[in-house]
Amino acid sequence: MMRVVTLITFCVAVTVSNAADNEEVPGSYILTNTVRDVTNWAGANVTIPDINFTICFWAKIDSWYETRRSTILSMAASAKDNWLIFELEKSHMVFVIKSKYSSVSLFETELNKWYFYCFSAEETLTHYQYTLNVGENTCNLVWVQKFSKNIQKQPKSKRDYAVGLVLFSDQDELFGGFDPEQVAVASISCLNIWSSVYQEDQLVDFAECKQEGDVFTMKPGALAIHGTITSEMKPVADEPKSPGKLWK
Ligand SMILES: [Ca+2]
Repeated sequence: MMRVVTLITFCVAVTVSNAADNEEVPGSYILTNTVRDVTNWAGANVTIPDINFTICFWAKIDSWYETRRSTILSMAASAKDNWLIFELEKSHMVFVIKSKYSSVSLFETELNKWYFYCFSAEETLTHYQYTLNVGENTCNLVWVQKFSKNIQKQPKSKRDYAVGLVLFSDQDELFGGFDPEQVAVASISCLNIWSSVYQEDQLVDFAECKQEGDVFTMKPGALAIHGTITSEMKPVADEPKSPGKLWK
C-alpha cells in the first residue's frame, strides 16, 4: 500500500522560509545528537497503556555505525526490560515489543533524510495487531505500510506501564546501561504518543505535527537532556490544534 499525500504546511513553509532547502525540518522542536557517546541522551518518565496506543515521530539518521543499530528510542519498564525499542540499520528497522516480540521491517534508510514513523498496537477480539507505517519526504509525503502483524492475545487484564523513555540510546537498565555502539547520531522531531489507534488518514495528519499526543509530546521541558544533545525551536504558524479522530 503506497500513497502520496501533500503536506500543505511543509510545502508552504519551504517556499517561504528557504527555497534552496528542499526538505524543511518537520515539527517545531528538534533534538539532535552529533556524537556517538553514552553521555548523550534525552529521557522522560512516561505512563503508557500496554495495548491500544500509537507512537509517531520524524527521525533522520546522520551517520551509521559499522556493525550495530542506531537506537532512536527505547522504553524500559525495569532493568533489562525492552518494553519498546526502535532501532535503525541501513536496510531495515527493528522493533522490540515488551521483550518478547521483535520484528524486522525491510526498507532502505537514506542518511540525512527525514522519515515519519508511526507504530500502533491495537487490541482486536482475538489478537494484538502491530502496524508500522513510514512516510518519506516532508513535502509530498510518500506513505507506505511497512509492517503488519498480529500475535495471539494474552489472557490478562489491561494496565498502564510506567516506563523510562530514552531517545538516542538503548537502555540496559532504567535510564542507563547505555552502549556507545547503539547510540544514534540522528535528529528526532514531532514525537508523540497517543492512547488510541487511528485510521491512516489521521496518521498522515499527524505528520504535519500540529497535534499533541495525550500520553506524551516532545516539547521543551518534556525530556531531560544530557550531554551535548542540542535542541532547536522553530517558530510555528499560530493555528489551533484539533483533536484526533478516533478510529474506535
Ligand atoms: Ca543494549
